[in-house]
Amino acid sequence: MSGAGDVTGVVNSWNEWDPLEEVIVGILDGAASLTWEVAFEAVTAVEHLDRSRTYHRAHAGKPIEKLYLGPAQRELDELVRILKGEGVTVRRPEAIDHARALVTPLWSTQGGNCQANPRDVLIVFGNEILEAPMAWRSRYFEFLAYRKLCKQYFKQGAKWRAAPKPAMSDRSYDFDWTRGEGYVTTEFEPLFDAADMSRCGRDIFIQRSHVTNDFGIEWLEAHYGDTFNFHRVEFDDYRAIHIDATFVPLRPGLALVNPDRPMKAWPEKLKKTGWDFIEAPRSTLPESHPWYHSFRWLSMNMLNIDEKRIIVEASEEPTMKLLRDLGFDPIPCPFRKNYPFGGSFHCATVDIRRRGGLQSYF
Ligand code: ABU
Repeated sequence: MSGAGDVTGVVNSWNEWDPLEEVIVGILDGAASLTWEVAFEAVTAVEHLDRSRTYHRAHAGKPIEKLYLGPAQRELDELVRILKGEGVTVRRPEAIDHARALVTPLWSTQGGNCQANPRDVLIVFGNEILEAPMAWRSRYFEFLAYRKLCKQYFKQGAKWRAAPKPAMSDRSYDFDWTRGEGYVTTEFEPLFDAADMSRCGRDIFIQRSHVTNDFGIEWLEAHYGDTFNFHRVEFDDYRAIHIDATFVPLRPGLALVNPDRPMKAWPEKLKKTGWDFIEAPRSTLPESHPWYHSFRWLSMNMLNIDEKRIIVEASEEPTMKLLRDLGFDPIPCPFRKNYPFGGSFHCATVDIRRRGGLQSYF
């Protein structure tokens, strides 16, 4: 892995805020309705459990209807237009038809998911791309859509590694898990989604969640611990999945935190820091909105183009006002029609190259 002085490679990213030069943006082609599985149930808002279970049991593995794809696609096109206009090179994964059953020797599902959220699958540590093992059976093969790009980056000098592919047998899940007490994933094998990490140079904050277990964190420490300090964090969030709508570093010395998801125990490093941890404003998504309980905090799921420019959902005026007050230049982009695919701008992208090197910020 390259160090502080080597910042010229085709793949180079150490934090969430250095000037963005190249990014992968997800696609909606090939998306299918998720199969109802216990790891999906664990992150479903309790208010939506019955409706969601019924819907997914009826639609699992079916292609997402064009009716929903069209408006979401227009938003995604606008995101790409904005990124290119800001001088960022945009790369796209290959489409996979997710409307096909997945079958392995140990389990099967009625279909896959989608390619909308590269952030969950890939993470860049300096000049290395790492494929996460993931933790949902329906997401097992998502990595395939990025292989063409990974091979190209590798041929151009990047490092490329895949974490051990999990078996995802029944031993990886606690089918008797109690909502609000612990996690649905066991410690049988390493599991993590890449989006459970926030990168701040030498310090990486990693959430224990329903998709990231302690064995996964141990695997990351064993392979990257010489370069990075991994700080395991937990939040008061019974649906914990992915850190990027919960603890969001925006620039050196400043992170947004989620007022509904307090950190359970602050790592020593964070206690002693001079950083500001500012509570994110509540979303403008009305409480009566059918998605409110699932998606309201995607308002925090933003993408930095650099330490000033940041892409924000166009309806989130309170968030934009706070950012302006803090000295940022928010760039509004409509994106709510993409929320049913599971994420907003941070999820929908993965930064491949940011101009800058490895530093300590704490
Ligand atoms: N990566 C999506 C996270 C969504 C949420 O925590 O609400």
